[in-house]
Amino acid sequence: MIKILHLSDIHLGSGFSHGKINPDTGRNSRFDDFVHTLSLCIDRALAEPVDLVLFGGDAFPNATPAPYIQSAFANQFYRLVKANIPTVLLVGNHDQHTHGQGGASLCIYRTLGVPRFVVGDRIATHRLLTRNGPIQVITLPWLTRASLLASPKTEKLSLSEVNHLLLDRLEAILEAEIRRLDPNMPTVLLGHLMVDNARYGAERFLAVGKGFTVPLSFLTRESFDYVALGHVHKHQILCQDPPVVYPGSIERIDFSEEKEEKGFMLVDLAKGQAQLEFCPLSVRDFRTIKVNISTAEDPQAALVKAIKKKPIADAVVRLSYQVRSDQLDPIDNQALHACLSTAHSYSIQPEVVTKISRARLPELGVGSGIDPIEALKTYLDNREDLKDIAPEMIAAAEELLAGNLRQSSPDPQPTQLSLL
Ligand SMILES: [Mn+2]
Repeated sequence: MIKILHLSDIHLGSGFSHGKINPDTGRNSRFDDFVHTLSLCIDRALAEPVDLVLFGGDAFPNATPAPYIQSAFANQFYRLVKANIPTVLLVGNHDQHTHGQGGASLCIYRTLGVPRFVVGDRIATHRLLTRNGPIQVITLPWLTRASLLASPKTEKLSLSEVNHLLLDRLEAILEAEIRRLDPNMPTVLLGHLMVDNARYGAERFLAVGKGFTVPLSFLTRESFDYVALGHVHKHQILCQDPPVVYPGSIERIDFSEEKEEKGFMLVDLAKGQAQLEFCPLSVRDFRTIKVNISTAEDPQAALVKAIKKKPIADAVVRLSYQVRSDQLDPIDNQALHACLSTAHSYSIQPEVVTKISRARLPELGVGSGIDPIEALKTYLDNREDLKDIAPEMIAAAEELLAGNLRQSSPDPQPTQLSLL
């Protein structure tokens, strides 16, 4: 079995707005967090030790990170060089430079000829010899239109037609790589891409048509024993046979990842078999405190109570509260800062709510005679919040009116609905 550590989306140098300056180093505390978490991944690779490390792309927030950021990244990966562990660094969308192939921030590792390091900045198959035998890795970096389509014949095509063309092209290129594979050697596809049924954040399916997505069927090929992905920050396993896996980002980049568990994959691989283990990383918590105090009698007390309910020590916290403008004065911001002081960092976002004056319905003006059921329907048409029970309300009103008619005078006056 070949033991692989698969990590992705390091984004070293991101999320500084959620940190603070470390007075000892002058560096952002989130930078230190990210470096520490990356070091935990490398620690594990060395402790096992693994036979191969696969990085799924997005090393930095962009292709030109500051030297101290590049150097921190290099320091961690150099530990793998020293331990003789082969490593594949895939190029993600954040790593690419507009200068085309070879311009990515990770290409320096190829230029320097770092022993046993492979940079995946194009579609290619790499045969690597590990301590536990040979393995072949197809690298599939983030694809741009320019990388797949040489001629500008796409000018008059719609976005979906272009995507179709890109997929046709990709399918042909992948097919060519697959045909050249050694059928007896364990095979990994390492790709930085968006699979069309990937979920992210709050379990939303990504909107189709929002850029280039690859159908899962492109990846679930018999020749692949493991499909190692990068790009989506939420860990997920899209298919079991063969395993198609996003390990997710190693740290929370922003609040959209508040509820996501972070980690990396350990994979034991042989031809036709893969054993997976997701290894969680203990990373800094993000905590949203959202509270509506616009109806509270004591807004300050309500706010303090909401803060105290959540564990905020050492977390990145955002307090977001809804408040009436006349309640703003009594709010003691100093006291709020004191309450939040155990957090690693925090932001306070008050949102002033104004009483929304209910729109007048012109069809229901005073004095205009209208059938009560019609009036009710018009009213309900304007109340989105009552949509679910609208048919029942109408049925009930009809029954009431019918009952009224039976019990009151045989020739009733039209009922006037008074609308507030
Ligand atoms: Mn990406």
